[in-house]
Amino acid sequence: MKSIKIKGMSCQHCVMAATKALGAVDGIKNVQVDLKTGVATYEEVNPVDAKVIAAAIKKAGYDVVG
Ligand SMILES: [Cu+2]
Repeated sequence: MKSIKIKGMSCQHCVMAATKALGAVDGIKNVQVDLKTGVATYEEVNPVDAKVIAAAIKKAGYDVVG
């Protein structure tokens, strides 16, 4: 299980959008996003470049912290 921290989410809609964006990345599955902490956990079926993940989150309107 891997995890990232997402900045900019404010409601359940954001959680859904971020979950969808992450889940759409090739190689990622079982995405769980926690609104309170901003932490998204997921599994990598194939290795995924952190830049690809950050880009997907950014495209959805949020930012990956760290
Ligand atoms: Cu929202």
